[in-house]
Amino acid sequence: MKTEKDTFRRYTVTSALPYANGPVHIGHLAGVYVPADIYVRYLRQQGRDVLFIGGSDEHGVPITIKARKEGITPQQVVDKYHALIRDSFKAFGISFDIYSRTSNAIHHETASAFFRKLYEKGEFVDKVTANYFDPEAGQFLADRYITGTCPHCGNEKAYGDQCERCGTSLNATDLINPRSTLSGAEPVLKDTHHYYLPLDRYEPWLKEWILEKHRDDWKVNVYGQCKSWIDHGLQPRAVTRDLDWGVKVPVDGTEGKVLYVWFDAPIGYISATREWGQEQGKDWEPYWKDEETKMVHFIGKDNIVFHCIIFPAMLKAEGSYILPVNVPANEFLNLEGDKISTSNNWAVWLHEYLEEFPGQQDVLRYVLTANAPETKDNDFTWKDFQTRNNSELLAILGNFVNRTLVLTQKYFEGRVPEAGELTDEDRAVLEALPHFPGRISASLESYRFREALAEYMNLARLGNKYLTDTEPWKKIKDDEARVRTILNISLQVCANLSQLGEPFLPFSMQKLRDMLGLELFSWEEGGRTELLQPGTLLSQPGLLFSKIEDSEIEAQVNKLQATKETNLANNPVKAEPQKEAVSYDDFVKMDLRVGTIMEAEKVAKTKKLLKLKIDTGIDQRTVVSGIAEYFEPADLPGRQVCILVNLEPRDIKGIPSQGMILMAEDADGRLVFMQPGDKVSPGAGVK
Ligand code: B3M
Ligand code: ZN
Repeated sequence: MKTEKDTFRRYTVTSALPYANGPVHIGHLAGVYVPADIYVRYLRQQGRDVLFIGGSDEHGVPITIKARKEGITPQQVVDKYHALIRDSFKAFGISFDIYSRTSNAIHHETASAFFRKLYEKGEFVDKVTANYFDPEAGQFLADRYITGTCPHCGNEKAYGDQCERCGTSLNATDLINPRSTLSGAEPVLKDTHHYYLPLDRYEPWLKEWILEKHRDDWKVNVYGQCKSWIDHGLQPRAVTRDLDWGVKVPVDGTEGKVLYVWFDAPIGYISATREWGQEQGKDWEPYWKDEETKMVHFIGKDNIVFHCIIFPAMLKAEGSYILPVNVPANEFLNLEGDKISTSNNWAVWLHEYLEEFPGQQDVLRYVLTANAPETKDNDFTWKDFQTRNNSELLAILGNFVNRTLVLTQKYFEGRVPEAGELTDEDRAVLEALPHFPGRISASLESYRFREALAEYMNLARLGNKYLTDTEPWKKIKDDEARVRTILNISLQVCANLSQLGEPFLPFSMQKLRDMLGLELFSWEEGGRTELLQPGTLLSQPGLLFSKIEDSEIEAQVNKLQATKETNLANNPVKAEPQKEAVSYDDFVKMDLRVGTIMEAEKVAKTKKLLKLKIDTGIDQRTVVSGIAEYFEPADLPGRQVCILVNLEPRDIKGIPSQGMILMAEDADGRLVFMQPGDKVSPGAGVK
């Protein structure tokens, strides 16, 4: 990717509008809002003109489904979650210039006008097609009102517009075995009239704009998804729906129809900008219409097609808007090895975190940035959260700052001492300092936030090591002048940390600047070696970070374990119908034994396979088994398992496998041992 410093006059930074049908969780924060906020804070610190847009997506079937489930109106659903989401973001320091919502009048007006303009320009095609209809509920089934089996990956719970397992965007008629989520009924096809955005018309332009122009500056994951969409050929896409919740289609004769939520939601960015302009008495238009504005959309990977293909095609069709310069979408964050799932309550909810770890927002911001799913899906674990807090934030950054400030209080009554003659190790630090702002900038400007944070932490490491190596506490008795120099330099490093850390750790850095008596300087001032003047009186030091105890982590892990158990109890295995009868003679041909696992190791370059050495009583043999996702090899030796010993041997990944072990598969696909209650001799028959 290119990392040229850009020369735009202003920035419009948007972050995906979360559906207001539930609270927000760490996946939202890691994928979208923390990176967007880091970027925006950095740009502001550079003195650039930035507008940071957020808001709730309050239309679409996800909202109406939630309302039915809770027995309340869609408006009540969005009122409740909009407030919860807005407050969570605020508490985490996500520094929107406006956090709006798409049920606002200004949005309905903006989206209607946008649609009308395209309609009048003849940019839509309209067609009557057969859509799914629920004969029991008497209603057309749009998007999530219909589920069925994904034709691409076999997921039985794919929605009418998208499969959440493989991420493919679908049409309801693609689904195998479709069902109405309203009544469970099998839907019937019924004719209905809709407007379509003919994406096929934009194909040549999209090829040039994305595949050529943005080949080198868009992230590989984003570019790859766009390319695959374009290579498969773009189809006209319906932008209206037969629903009663949403922005009414502003054309006569369309009663009972609203705009497709993915048509109105991105226009929500524009509506929010207009609203901001009204509130602030500013002109909103340059933020959307001036070529000298850099527009950047922060989103998750499931939103790529909408922000890179469909919305740009809409903007292009409208004709007066600029296009995004970049769309730095992230991949997904998993939680303790499993996909985050709102419906399974498999998440760390932000409003709960705020209660359970009060005042520790920066810790989560730090962990989610250090482990951000920038190039591939990543896993959040509570253990890693604890380690990153205790051995990075606390042991490196917190420890360095605290030692410096406490020693300054102790030896110099809290006044910044003056530096004297410099040694080589002093000079090494002073020469390194000015390089940090540029290095962190380069990473931030190319959306590599993990790298930027790592670079920042290198500065803390440098300071911490310098202080440890120079040991001022040993020198104070005999060489106070030397200690003055050491603490002056350490304080300059602290001052730089308090400035350059602002985008990542806004709460702690505000605290640190308060202790140092510093304002937030512009980014360019970072790297200076005399940010703190000798003689300045510092405040009493307080702690920036605190230790996270094992018991706190255990409580979180137990909470997730309880969720898992509840989910299993609520989602028992749907028993398959019994198979065809087998004769007794056929049954006894199967030689089933008890075996004891002796050794286990992963099969290289596979995800699922383990190579097991099993004592069958007859011999010790190798069996290759697909259980690697559920067991650690080290936990297996000694476990007993039922094994079919006379299954024809076969090669799996080049390893001869003799037999098959029998496991039970639970509703979530997890495998468990069918273990005998008592220890049995290997080789014992199973009858
Ligand atoms: N509400 C989907 C989502 O939350 C959608 C984003 C809209 S961005 C304009 O993933
Ligand atoms: Zn799928």
